[in-house]
Amino acid sequence: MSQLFEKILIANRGEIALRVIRACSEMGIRSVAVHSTADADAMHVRMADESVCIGPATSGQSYLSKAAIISACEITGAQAVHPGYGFLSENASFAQALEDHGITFIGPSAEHIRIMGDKITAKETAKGLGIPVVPGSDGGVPDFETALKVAEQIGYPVIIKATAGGGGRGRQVAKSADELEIAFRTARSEAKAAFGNDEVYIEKYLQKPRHIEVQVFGDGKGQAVHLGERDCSLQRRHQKVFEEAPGPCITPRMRAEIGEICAQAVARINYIGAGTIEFLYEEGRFYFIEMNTRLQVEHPVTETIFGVDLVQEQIRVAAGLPLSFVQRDLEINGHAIEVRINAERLPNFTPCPGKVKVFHAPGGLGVRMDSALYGGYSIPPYYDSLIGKLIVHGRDRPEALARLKRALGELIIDGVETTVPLFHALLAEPDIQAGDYNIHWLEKWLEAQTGG
Ligand code: MV4
Repeated sequence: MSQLFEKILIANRGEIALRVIRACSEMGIRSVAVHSTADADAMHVRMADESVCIGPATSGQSYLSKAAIISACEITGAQAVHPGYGFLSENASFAQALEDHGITFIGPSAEHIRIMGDKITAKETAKGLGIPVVPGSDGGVPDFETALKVAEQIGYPVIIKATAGGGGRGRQVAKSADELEIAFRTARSEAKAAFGNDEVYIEKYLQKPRHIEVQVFGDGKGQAVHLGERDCSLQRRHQKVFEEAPGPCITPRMRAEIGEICAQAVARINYIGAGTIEFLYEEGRFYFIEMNTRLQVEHPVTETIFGVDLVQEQIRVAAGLPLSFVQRDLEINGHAIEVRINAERLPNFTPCPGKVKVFHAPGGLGVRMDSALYGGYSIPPYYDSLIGKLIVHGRDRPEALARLKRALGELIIDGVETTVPLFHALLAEPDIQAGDYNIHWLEKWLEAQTGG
């Protein structure tokens, strides 16, 4: 097929549903919102051309219900589904089920989702495609004796990770052989409890890396490009809070080098759509950790510096059209920063749903606010606490920082507590102003603020 879709169903809610509806609207495609009973008054329902209630408030019975979403496609005649991020966006059997019903999944193939969803297969695949990986075991480590052998080979400190991993569970660091046995057994039992799978693998532990991720895009026909990197090192409990592009420590030469490796890798597997290859970056070297086969929350910083609409490109390639650009068309313009605004009470980041009395989004040159809030809206307690993303653009990093401070000052959200005060405080920090931070910076800083 090389004609665009007439109608797309968006299997998501909140700001990302609006993001996809906007792309559809500009492309002349009708949009269908789906919603739970708790979201009947949500902005995505208002903004879409049509909407379907797919179930009760609980995500498992609505936004995660494959049957309900496929039924909604059949009722409305939607030819394709955009999954957004989270929910069913990296669910291989959902992508397969849509295909079986003759509906296009706007994303990679079920097979690519499956390969990258398993940490060991993902790492083996990456390595085989020439992507640099962290030194470690070849696949799963069956017993402590093998663990000891691998650790002696790669040297301490080592990290033991769950194959089925995610979040903080099933991950243990051992600084010496003495610590390895306890670390190995703990990682195994945590993995078993958290994921029902006790398989673990071992890697060299990188002590002060940055989290750098490369945006890639494939057309599914052997063509692919990269759109540089994002530095997402500022995280709390594996939740990103502040992201920027380009990475403050990445030179044009390093970007071209790792970017070309990533683009070639995804071209070779005929990858289709948006993907993110995540690396730990330390002392000038990149080490693959995982690949995300979805559009990410922080995609707007990349869109901003490259001037492209990644969601429109996802839709184009899903319809069998080529990307609207080739690698040499892609040039970086300035610097972009995103902050994630959550309905949470500081200092503990306690979710704080409730009624928004007043909402005023900042504006002006170089300011983008992606949010589904409106004055009078009640944030339901059932979903995640992200209520908006503020993205700023400057000709350089200092200008982006100044614009972020100005825009945060204009933003008004009355009625619920938010993470906005955190960003005012971060902007006053010399390390943040200098771009001098790593994956541990934020947690250490937060500890120092609250006195532990
Ligand atoms: C690591 C690491 C250090 N060395 N792997 C944490 C989540 C997972 N997706 C990867 N993680 C890490 N893997 C090696 N070999 C440190 C982390 C890590 C981390 C990575 C990215 C962003 C924030 C982090 C916070 C703590 C630990």
